[in-house]
Amino acid sequence: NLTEPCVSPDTTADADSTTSIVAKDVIPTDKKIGFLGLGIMGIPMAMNLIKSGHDVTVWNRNQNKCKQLLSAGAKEGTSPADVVQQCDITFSCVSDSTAVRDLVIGNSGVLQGITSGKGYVEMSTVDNDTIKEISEAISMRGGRFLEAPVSGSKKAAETGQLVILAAGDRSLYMDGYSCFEAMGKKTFFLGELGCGANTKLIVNMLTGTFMASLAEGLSLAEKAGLDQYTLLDVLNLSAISCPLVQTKGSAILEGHFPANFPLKHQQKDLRLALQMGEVLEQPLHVAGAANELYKRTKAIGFGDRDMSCVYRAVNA
Ligand code: NA7
Repeated sequence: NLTEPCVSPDTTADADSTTSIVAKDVIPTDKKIGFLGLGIMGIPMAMNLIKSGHDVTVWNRNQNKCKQLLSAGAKEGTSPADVVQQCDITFSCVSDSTAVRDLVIGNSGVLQGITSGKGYVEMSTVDNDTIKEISEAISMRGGRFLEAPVSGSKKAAETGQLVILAAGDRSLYMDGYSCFEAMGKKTFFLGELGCGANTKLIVNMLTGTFMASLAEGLSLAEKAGLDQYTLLDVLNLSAISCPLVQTKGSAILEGHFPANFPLKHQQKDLRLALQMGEVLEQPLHVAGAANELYKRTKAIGFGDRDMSCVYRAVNA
């Protein structure tokens, strides 16, 4: 069994659902923990590490975003290298593969702080090649590497209900386990490096295509003169009822699109999943069509808004 038990109760609710917050009984590791990248996901993830008693040092490119965490008890590093030097295990959660590489191999980057036995955990959603490249660079310096992308967006990050998809160095997975407990409701250890990234891309490919499909259904209902709220009620009682239909469906009908999961990141994940399909010669017709819709939505200015804004392109 490659999965490990998590002390928090399991729930089927996803990122944006109204999950009840259950206090977790996490016993924090005494290792020093670093966290790089304080965006929509990184801030609440690092906050949950602090709240559960971990000794945390943070860094973000835009320093202003550190304030909230410093007030909560975090220390501040002066660069990614400085954080890695100060810490035993450093987590990173940044936007894309360019950011991941900048952080690791850039000036005052992670590599400059890695020494034998240090751990680096990449939680950003990127492609398999990027993961292998930074893993090799870190291993060459004697460091240990784990990928651990997450399923779930802002709400799940805030409530410590992420699903964590770890793969790579198992000793590092074990050493950092209390951190995963603090951030997630369930952590999977998926084995070989790349399995985490690939699993995450498939999950987000399905999320993206389903979201686009929901947007089309709601638009079609409007054109047909149907009541969209009634359609949503029907969907919520049907076999496809799920947190995504509940939360994103309501957001669409209320015209309220807070960026829980920025649309530009959803499009990035569809693009990466399509690249994966290309390499593996797996046709991905539906995902390909959905990707075009997200590209269009980004082009009309909704990249930084929530993924549910795909409705704007469908309903234009
Ligand atoms: P956000 O809210 O867009 O935050 C992105 C973070 O990445 C933020 O801390 C950025 O720093 C950082 N970033 C972006 N580019 C760079 C470079 N070049 N160097 C250093 N840091 C950088 O994303 P989310 O939190 O929603 O998502 C993070 C990941 O989880 C992503 O892979 C999703 O797909 C899943 P800034 O604040 O702009 O200085």
